[in-house]
Amino acid sequence: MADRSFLSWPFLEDRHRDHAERLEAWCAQNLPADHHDVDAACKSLVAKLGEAGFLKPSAIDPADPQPLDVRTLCITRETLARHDGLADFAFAMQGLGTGAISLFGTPDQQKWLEKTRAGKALSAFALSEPRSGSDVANMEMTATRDGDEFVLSGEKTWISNGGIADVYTVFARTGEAPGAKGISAFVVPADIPGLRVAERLEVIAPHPLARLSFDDVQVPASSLIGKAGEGFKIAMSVLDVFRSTVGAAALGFARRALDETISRAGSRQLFGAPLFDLQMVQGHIADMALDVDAAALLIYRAAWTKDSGAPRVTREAAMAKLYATDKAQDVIDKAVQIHGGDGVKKGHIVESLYREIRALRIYEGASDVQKIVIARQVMG
Ligand code: COS
Repeated sequence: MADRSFLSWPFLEDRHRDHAERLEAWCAQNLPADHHDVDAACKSLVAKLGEAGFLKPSAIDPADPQPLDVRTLCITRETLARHDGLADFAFAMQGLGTGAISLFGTPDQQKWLEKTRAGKALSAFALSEPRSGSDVANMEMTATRDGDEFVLSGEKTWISNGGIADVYTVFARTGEAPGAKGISAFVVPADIPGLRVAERLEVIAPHPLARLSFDDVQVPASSLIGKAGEGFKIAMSVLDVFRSTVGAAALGFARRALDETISRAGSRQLFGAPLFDLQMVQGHIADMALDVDAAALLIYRAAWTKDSGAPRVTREAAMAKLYATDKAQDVIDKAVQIHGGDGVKKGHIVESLYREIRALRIYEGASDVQKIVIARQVMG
């Protein structure tokens, strides 16, 4: 059983502890999911999470708009990731995909949230492009105003939920100014003419992922999220909320790796005694536990700061994501080492954690980008 003493930290309230208990019980009953067909698994996970009410924190309630509660998002991702990486992914995309709509959408655009929060529609965040990943301000996709419409043209890639999403938040260059100040955000339904999946992308830990092509896609001007030219800031504001949650998912993976390691070290005999008797193994376990606790502190600090009303948590969220994802990689690597051959055996939980963690150090701002962000915030 994972260490859950963090739930009594002062960053959290009773409603967070209740949520964690209810979700833990649900996970024990429903996870891990069958990953044989990842598209089907994600759709089914979204439907089940929605039915159980666990997607509600992923977006604001249009009928009673309250700010997104980042601590609930983090607890949810941490808990789901500890049980099943795909369940975490399914939950996370419902939030990231609709984040701009939650934060800046019109009441009409927010009608999508009724569906995504109920698990009746899947969403996706379409920011990255073949020639613009870390350097968002360099994006090439265009949205050209034509009367009451915008015409979207270009490509997006590495789009999680690409191919199975019902709605995309799409960022494109509207040209008010060069660079970051000439980008806008749009709500685009997946079934719109001209939008197609150009390629499905396979990665080491399978998730629905695609390259999308926009061939003169005509969207009504009412699809614009926020103001024209503010798309870059909208994207960054969404990432300010969701970056801490990526750290939380990494924390869930790391906690699971630590749990598996403790159980392995207690049960596996080596040189006539349990593995745990070896001081070298104790040293690894101490490092793992320290990394897990330090990551948790940074994550819940960032989430609490945002929930307490800070307009920006750029520094805190970047630190939480950077530290938690990098350290989870170390923790999981040690878990693999302590598991020996089993640690690299296909289908073993530790082997799957080893594959799952890697992408978290890349998506929603690579570790290297987080360092740029932190340095700028600290120096600024
Ligand atoms: N919230 C609100 N506004 C923000 C912001 C934030 N978190 N971060 C930057 N901005 C604003 C800045 O204040 C600036 O506006 P002003 O000129 O009015 O002050 C504007 O946005 C441009 O910011 P900046 O000059 O920092 O832009 P850069 O192009 O240098 O940004 C980084 C560089 C690396 C920070 C940015 O491109 C980034 O985060 N990249 C990673 C993107 C990413 O996560 N990709 C993964 C996609 S999702 S899988």
